[in-house]
Amino acid sequence: MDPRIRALYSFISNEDEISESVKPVNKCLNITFKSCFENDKFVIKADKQLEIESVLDYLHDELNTGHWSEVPVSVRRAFTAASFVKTVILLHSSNTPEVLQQCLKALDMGLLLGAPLEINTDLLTNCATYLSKHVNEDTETRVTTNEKRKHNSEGLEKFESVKGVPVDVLSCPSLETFNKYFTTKVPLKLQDCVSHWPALTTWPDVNYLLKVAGERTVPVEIGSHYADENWRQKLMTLKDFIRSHFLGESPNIGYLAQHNLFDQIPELRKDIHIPDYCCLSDVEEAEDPDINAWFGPGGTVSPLHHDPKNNILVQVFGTKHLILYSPKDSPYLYPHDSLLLSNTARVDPFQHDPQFPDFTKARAYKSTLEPGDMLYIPPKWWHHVTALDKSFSVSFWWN
Ligand SMILES: O=C(O)CCC(=O)C(=O)O
Repeated sequence: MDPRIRALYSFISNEDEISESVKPVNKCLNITFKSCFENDKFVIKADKQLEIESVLDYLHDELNTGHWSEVPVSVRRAFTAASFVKTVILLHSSNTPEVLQQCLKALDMGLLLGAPLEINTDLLTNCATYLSKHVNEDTETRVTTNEKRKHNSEGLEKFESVKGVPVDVLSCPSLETFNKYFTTKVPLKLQDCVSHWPALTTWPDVNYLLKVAGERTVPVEIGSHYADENWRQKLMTLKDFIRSHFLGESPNIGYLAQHNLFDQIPELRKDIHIPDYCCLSDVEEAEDPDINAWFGPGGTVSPLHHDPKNNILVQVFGTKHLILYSPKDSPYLYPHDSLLLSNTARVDPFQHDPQFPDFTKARAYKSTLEPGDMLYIPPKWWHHVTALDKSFSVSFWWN
């Protein structure tokens, strides 16, 4: 047997690891995989494609049953393995640009919904990086964006109408100076700390993003903001997101928000660096920061909410307005009752609603982020974020 194929096969053959509920799936995967061999040669017959689709459909239903956090890791690993098998089967059918796109889609679905396998944890990531180069070379992706960035004057007026104190600003402070804000948990805007990031020069050209990752599937939030009842999430290629939402043809706001784009697409990870300030920690054994992308057109809104970790939000391009409140002011912000939205306020900092009379007691802190700025947001600090124009930010959450 071809040693590469044997290696692939070993990814899904560890029966001991598989929980009872997934055993039939694993068996099905094994049969699919084994039946692809004839005299030790890898042979794909047309029906294999159907077989693997039915395995993926079954697993997809399992993934969508109950709360995401309770989905067994074995189901997610089986989804990863099945996505890989589908890619192999597709590649054996042909290598036209359309098939390569289907392969990338299968790999991204595996990356977004699956879990890393125990051996060769980067299997799907590496396959996708490899195929992505070929797909993007073959596809016409150039888009012209001559548009000069326009600031949204209505947004500016709204922001200025909120009374508040400006967040302190320092230019590239020493670790020692930053530590004073870190230990007292006070927000701080930091300037001139990321001028060495390649992202600052490459990402504002949307053609760069299209070339590197245009065919990759990403999750996009559709709707005015995540607490809105019409809000939903959709998977689409980065190219479709850029064409229909970022470049403004779609009437619906689309926001590629809070997504770990950099584990999925390491080609973009090399354009950014973890800020040195993240080496300070509140715990003994700190883990690497969670890195998320926030990429969208002007007008995206993240409603007033708080997160459990320290955060450094870096602005790569575009301008964002932030309004912050201390955790001490939580009672004046009327958090939602439901568990799912308990970190989200019912007040809108731009509107004084008589339903929330104590909101006038809350003290707002304000900050504007321009390209190259970053904001330290301490854990549990409430923040409301509006993009004034096309914008890309990267957040680093850590303990
Ligand atoms: O930039 C945004 O829209 C929101 C960012 C945010 O909420 C965060 O980094 O925690």
